[in-house]
Amino acid sequence: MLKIYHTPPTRSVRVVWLAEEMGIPYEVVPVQFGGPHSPEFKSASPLGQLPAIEDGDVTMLESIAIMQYLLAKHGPSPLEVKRDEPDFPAYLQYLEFGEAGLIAIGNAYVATRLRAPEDEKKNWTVNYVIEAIRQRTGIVAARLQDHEYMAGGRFTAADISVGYALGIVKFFGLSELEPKSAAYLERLSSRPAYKKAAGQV
Ligand SMILES: N[C@@H](CCC(=O)N[C@@H](CS)C(=O)NCC(=O)O)C(=O)O
Repeated sequence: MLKIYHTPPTRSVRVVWLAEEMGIPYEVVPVQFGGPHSPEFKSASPLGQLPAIEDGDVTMLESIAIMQYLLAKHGPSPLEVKRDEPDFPAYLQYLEFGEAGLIAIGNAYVATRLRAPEDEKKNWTVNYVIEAIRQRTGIVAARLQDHEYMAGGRFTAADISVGYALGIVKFFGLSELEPKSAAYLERLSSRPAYKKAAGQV
């Protein structure tokens, strides 16, 4: 069975959320954030980062790639926008943007906040990251002015990608969410699959 190394609120939430939405059977292996880590987890995720999966002989890391793998393996699914749909390019863009554009840069903020010595917690880089994330949430806000979801006129994996990132922005108080983004996040986080993945039920 698909094994998901998962500890909320890390990015493994995206993978469990997708598995729940698609009805894919899986087993959760909890991981202590920051270690110590089991040899099995270290072999699936040499950097010690969440998420990682094991699926038969396959091991993978990177939350977006894992979502694409599960969609390809267990699809077709309405959670994907297909290449013959007009919003296919937008789907790809926001699927990747949720991680690469929006929240990857946030790791520097989280590491500084959790691990830096007291007198280095408010340095130039932290301010740079906060400003970068503020600008990037603006891209999502602009999309939401005339779209209910990121692509395809429906809830898709792109919303799992972006919605998870917005949740982290809110969790750490990284940027004020404008009303449509706040309502979008509310809409996504009221889904039973999200609640399960986030450990809320
Ligand atoms: N781009 C990766 C990022 C993975 C990542 O940074 N995971 C964080 C938790 S959300 C982590 O495990 N950090 C611990 C560390 O870097 O030591 C993904 O999307 O899966």
